[in-house]
Amino acid sequence: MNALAVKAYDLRQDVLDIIVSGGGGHIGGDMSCMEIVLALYNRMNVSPDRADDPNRDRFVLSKGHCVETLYAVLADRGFLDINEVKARFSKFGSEYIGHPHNTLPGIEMNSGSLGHGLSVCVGMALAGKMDGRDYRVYTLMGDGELAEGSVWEGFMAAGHYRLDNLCAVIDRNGLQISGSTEDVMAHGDLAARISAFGWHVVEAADGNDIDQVNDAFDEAARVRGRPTAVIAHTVKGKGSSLMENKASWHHHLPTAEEYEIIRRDFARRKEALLHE
Ligand SMILES: Cc1ncc(C[n+]2csc(CCOP(=O)(O)OP(=O)(O)O)c2C)c(N)n1
Ligand SMILES: [Mg+2]
Repeated sequence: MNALAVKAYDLRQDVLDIIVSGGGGHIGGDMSCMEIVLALYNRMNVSPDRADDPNRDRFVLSKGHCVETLYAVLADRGFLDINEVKARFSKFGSEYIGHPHNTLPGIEMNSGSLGHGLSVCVGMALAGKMDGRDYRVYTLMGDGELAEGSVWEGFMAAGHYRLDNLCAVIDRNGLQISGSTEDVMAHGDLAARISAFGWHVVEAADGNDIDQVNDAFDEAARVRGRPTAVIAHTVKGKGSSLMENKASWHHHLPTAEEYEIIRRDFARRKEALLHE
């Protein structure tokens, strides 16, 4: 697990390079969900040679604006070529666009319009049950995304159908595009709200700790008769104090000077993990 924790910092650097090369991206949310996406792709039953296998596990990045993290992880798992992504991200005519696109290997669903991933995953999970397949379905949502009413229809339907093959992860970084989620659309007791829809809820107190995130997924896999939500308490902009917990870094493009500070912060954090 320490190797994955270290790798998260190498991939953060990839994300930074992708964004700077493409001239934009959603760096804050990319950083908060890195350990979640990395942990998932290191446990899901899916690989580039069987990306269309009907029995594969499915992942939908419902907070599609954080596609840069998905690209970095998909490249690390052999689905994409990281140099291609870095060279072509957001360039005119490129397939590496700023939101997930299902013509690329490993990407299940076009996303970016928030609020749709969970409902599509309910369909995938229900189809798995109906077809007698034992794959698992995961989606990752932002906490700001939960302001979309369609998300709560998804929670309701998944509870109704007792979809224990479905796991919804919430990147609970406390911020959305314009400020605190509690100011814009408060969640109150989020765990209680989701539980009320018939879900099992697990909280990862540090959603940027790869062990805690994996423990939450282990628990989700053991639950029978109910879907599981993992509320991962993360830090938006995780990895550099320049960005951490700052709403203004939602999609700020780092200047050359900021790039250097962030690059050095990532290298320092990686070094610290190597000596743990
Ligand atoms: C339906 C819809 N409305 C608005 C947007 C614009 N938008 C992009 S990111 C974002 C904020 C999302 O916040 P959150 O879900 O908390 O994501 P994170 O903090 O993980 O980046 C918004 C409003 C969108 N992509 N889709
Ligand atoms: Mg958020």
